[in-house]
Amino acid sequence: MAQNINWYPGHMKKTRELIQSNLKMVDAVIEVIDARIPVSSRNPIIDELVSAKPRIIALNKSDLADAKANSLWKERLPGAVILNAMTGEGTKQIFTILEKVAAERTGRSALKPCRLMIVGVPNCGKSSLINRMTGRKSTKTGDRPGVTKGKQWLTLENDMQLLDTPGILWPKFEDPNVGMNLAFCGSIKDEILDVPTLAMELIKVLTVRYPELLRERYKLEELLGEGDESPETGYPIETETDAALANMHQMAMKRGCILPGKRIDYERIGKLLLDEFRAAKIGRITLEWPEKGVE
Ligand SMILES: Nc1nc2c(ncn2[C@@H]2O[C@H](COP(=O)(O)OP(=O)(O)OP(=O)(O)O)[C@@H](O)[C@H]2O)c(=O)[nH]1
Ligand SMILES: [Mg+2]
Repeated sequence: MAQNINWYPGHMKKTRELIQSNLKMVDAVIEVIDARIPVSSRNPIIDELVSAKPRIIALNKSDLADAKANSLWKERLPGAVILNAMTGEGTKQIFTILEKVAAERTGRSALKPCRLMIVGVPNCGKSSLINRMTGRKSTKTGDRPGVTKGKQWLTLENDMQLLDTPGILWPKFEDPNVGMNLAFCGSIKDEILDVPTLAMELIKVLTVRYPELLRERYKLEELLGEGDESPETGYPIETETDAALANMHQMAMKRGCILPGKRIDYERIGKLLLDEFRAAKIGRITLEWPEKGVE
């Protein structure tokens, strides 16, 4: 069973209000999503708030995602930009689209510098994109959610103005897998999660999608499945969860995550797996492919 993650701290409400109140001032919105989870990282609140404005969807962290999935997503979401905010790949395309948006403005606003708002779930790379666009380190970034706390306006050389916003989540995940995917990719604070359970769920997903990458990274002879003998109990594995646990056990043994008394250190192996997944050390992985559907 997927862990049911519900997290909507007070500052998320403030962020929603911040987006709402600044929306009328901007000409377009860049919605940054995580290329590894393009469905789960699209925020329904953002959809509802910004539907009336021109919107550019940027699939960021594309260097961490499966290259094949990136191409499929590009076909599926016409106009979306495949982005790597670390190298700047994709930013040129964003500027081209923005020039068109600026040129199409009419009335009084057409005389003012083009203004944009950058929105997205926590930790998806909004501030990194802004730093790329300004060409300097103008905003603080970090490999954890919740780095940007309030709004910040930045001006580009061409006078374009960008508004950085804190990451926003929504009050309830209809599908618990959405919460899990966001947690796998680092959009939800690990402090509020049960790390070993989260890692076990990630093993389940990777066993189906990327079994070879998982096996190779942790130098496992084979991934265990239902019917195989559990290394812990010696009995046949009966469920998917038991299989994931047995594989976690094998991984912990390979990485020396063992506590006194030869017990498995699930906390440590769990953290290690999540860190390695997030840094693409297991490989370039996309958890959501277009066939799953997206609006
Ligand atoms: N590999 C890779 N890492 C990225 C990319 N974009 C951002 N990062 C990293 O992801 C982490 C989060 O980036 P931020 O720019 O702080 O993300 P944010 O969306 O502003 O996060 P909050 O302000 O917390 O909502 C940082 O460690 C960045 O270095 C990318 O395209 N590829
Ligand atoms: Mg930020």
